[in-house]
Amino acid sequence: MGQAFRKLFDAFFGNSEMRVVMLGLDAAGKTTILYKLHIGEVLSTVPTIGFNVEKVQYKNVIFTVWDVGGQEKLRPLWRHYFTNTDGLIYVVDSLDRDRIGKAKEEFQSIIRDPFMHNAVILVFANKQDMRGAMTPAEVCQGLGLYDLRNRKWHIQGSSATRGDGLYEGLDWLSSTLKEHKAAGFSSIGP
Ligand code: G3D
Ligand code: MG
Repeated sequence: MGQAFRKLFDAFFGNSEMRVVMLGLDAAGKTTILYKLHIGEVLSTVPTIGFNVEKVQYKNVIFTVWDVGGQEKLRPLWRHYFTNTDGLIYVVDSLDRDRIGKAKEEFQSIIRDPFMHNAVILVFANKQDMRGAMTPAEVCQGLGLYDLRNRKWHIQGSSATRGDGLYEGLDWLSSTLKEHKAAGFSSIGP
């Protein structure tokens, strides 16, 4: 997994810096994904109480990861991390039907952020290994993805613990980012 992923990145990304932000409610599987990719040391920084940011850099690609939900007053801090975001990865716990509404609310507010307007969106419908998990189509419906206009998005079923689907999702992300950049989209915020 780690090696295949490194090869993929080497093939798709040039030397220009790419910023990928991975978000989702707590327990969605973000930290598990980050470790599963084996792309470097995960650095945790806590710039302020209750806001834990994980960061990994692999060559020119910087991943920053944090939990969303129940922290509206910390939102002004997001700007710092959202600026220049090329790709958003949103991770959903497909087993958590009770919080799909909350996941949608957070997702919709993130993608409406002006700094996110040009970001391409990859959604992992995670925990597909579990019985009773929502299908990717159900997660898609739950987040309101079908209603998105003028955005590049993709949903991928995954099992972070098994490593299933991660490579496929990131394959889509890296090739789409490459096209997107070639088409001249700028990720600079207002
Ligand atoms: P977060 O970083 O988004 O908060 P974590 O989520 O990566 O910490 O994962 C939360 C819990 O879900 C962990 O279990 C983790 O092992 C589990 N998990 C993550 N991805 C999957 C998956 O695809 N399938 C299954 N079955 N479990 C998954 P613990 O028990 O350590 O809290
Ligand atoms: Mg985590």
